[in-house]
Amino acid sequence: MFTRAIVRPPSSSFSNGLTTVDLGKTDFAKALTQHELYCEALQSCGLSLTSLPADHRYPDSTFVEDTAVLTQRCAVLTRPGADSRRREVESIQPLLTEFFDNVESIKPPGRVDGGDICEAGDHFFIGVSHRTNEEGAKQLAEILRTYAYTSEFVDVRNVKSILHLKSGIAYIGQKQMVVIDEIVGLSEFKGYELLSVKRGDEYAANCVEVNNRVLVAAGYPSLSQGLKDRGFETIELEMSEFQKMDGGLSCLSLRF
Ligand code: CIR
Repeated sequence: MFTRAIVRPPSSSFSNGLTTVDLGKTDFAKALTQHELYCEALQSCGLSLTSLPADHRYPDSTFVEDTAVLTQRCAVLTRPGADSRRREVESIQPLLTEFFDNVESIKPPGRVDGGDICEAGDHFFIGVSHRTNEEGAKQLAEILRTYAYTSEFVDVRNVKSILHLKSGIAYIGQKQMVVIDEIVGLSEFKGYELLSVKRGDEYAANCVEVNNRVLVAAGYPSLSQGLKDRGFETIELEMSEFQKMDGGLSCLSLRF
């Protein structure tokens, strides 16, 4: 069970963030409303929120997930892959020391974005992407090993439709995973019950299971129905403004 989450609202510089998609300019007021509804959804799943103040120096800083990897036994401060995001970790570090006894960190030349790390019980899938490099992935695997977690790498550098590993997969508990069609056949996911996301709906794969409910992006009825058929209650959230900046549901919080 998760009990807490860290969030940070988008700042007025949000539209200057990094993006690889061409979905138009962001509407700041709408982004704030979508973020508020996201926070309410987490609270309705039983989480108490710690909300950091918006930080206009870092346009992508609302995507707090990339700054840390949180587990039951330790927290790991990352070293984000994009230079413009590197210093976002500075305001996350004090919170981690407040909430965790064990705080580790990724060291240069390692680079890790939290969006590449998918926790599946005591096992972690570590995406090697254009943000998380092999050195960062190795450091994280070693840290996790010392806390008795297993891990394996999933190379997504050639998977064009996703920025991070978790843009294309989500662990929803009980050995079940949501996976985009393009990588559903990877041997790494053998042994899991897979709910495949059809081509064209890739954005929906970044859903978030919180205490047996699943937050899903609005507008993808086929995935929502698949989750309901598996016994999950779903909460559908409008994500248009974050999607314009390559962000999904998981990116907007650190849950623990
Ligand atoms: C970036 O490119 O870093 C942000 N615009 C989006 C980050 C999304 N984060 C995530 O998938 N974990």
